[in-house]
Amino acid sequence: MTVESTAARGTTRSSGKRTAAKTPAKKAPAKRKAAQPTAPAAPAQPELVQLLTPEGERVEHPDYAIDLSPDELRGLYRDMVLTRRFDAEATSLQRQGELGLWASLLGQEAAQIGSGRALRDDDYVFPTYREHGVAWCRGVDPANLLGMFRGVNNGGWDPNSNNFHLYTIVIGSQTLHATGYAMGVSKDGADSAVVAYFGDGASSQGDVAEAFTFAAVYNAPVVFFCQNNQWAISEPTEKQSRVPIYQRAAGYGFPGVRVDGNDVLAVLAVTRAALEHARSGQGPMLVEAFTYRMGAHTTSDDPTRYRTDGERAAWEAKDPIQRLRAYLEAEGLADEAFFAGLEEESEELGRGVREKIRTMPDPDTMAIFENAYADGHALIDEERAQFAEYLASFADDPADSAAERGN
Ligand SMILES: Cc1ncc(C[n+]2csc(CCOP(=O)(O)OP(=O)(O)O)c2C)c(N)n1
Ligand SMILES: [Mg+2]
Repeated sequence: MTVESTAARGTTRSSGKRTAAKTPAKKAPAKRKAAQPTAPAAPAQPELVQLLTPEGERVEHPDYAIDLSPDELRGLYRDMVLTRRFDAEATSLQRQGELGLWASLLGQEAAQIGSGRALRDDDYVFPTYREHGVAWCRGVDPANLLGMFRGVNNGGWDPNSNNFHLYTIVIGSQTLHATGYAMGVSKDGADSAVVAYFGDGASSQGDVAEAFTFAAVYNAPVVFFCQNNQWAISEPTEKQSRVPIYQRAAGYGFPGVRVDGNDVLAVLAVTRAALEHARSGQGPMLVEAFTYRMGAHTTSDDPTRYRTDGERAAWEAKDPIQRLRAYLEAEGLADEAFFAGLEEESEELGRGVREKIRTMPDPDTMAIFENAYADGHALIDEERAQFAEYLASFADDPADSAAERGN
């Protein structure tokens, strides 16, 4: 959605001086243009960095170049296909009652694989709850992503094993964690960088504004990577900002750039540049990946209630996987055997995840009381005892069992 369209569709209000008694009940009140400030007219796609068109044609950008080998290009394609397959499996598992909830990344594969593959091992990532593609790039076992959604653990992986922090549901809060971590990185004198993922909706959070301020004044080596997927549940991006999100960076004193989030090559090139900017001591940078959430917000959501089929169809034509496939085929960089092999690998991945999730052990019910305090706490002790007593109340009572058997 453009800023222009937002301004044009500004909410209307009834005119100021209304005298209710004199106005015929059925007459609609006169309407006037909204009193909201009108955003400056902006082109539909201001400064969108693109290296691969939706039709799969390679184009150049003056500031962002990329030169990848056929192997690397096929690798990006493979990453996106496998991530999409894993995501589809997780959605099915939720529908079959194996998960309590799932937040699909469908449509955002290029934004996540492009940025994830730009990272170095020693960089550190702070994700939201939707970064399954980035987790894949960091080497987190996909099945481990499902534990929290199945309700059998509170995270599922050791953040320090892959420099990939736990999923964060509290919108925007991870941008502060990332900024603090990045400030630590520069105090240590390390040349690694930190990436904070967040959404268009999160950009309205106070936490994000604070993170931007601290990162700017402390020159922290952090890349703020905003996946603008056009929606924050049922709220459109136009309700989050009067200017394109990437332009907000200017007010904090660091650069911002908008990249075609469905173009894996452009995302890779832009994120590499942003990471280099951070590593070389130039401070934070904001990347806005302009993309689309093709599925529901989560499996609890029904997007047909707030958006049109036409909108979805328009974005389907910009599918990140199809466009890279079109390029690979047109340039003769991948043959049928490659695509068929990948299809098999995808099915194998799906099967493996399904098997693992079904055999994932349930946690010890009392474990919830562990790790709250390092040295114990009277209140926790009390609650633990109460809960143990409650659980014990389910133990078979010999008298009840006899009654149920009817003897
Ligand atoms: C602090 C806080 N407020 C509200 C919510 C409820 N909530 C969960 S997801 C979401 C929308 C987030 O939208 P966006 O940042 O665009 O990310 P997306 O889900 O589109 O990836 C909201 C409001 C929350 N989890 N945390
Ligand atoms: Mg969003």
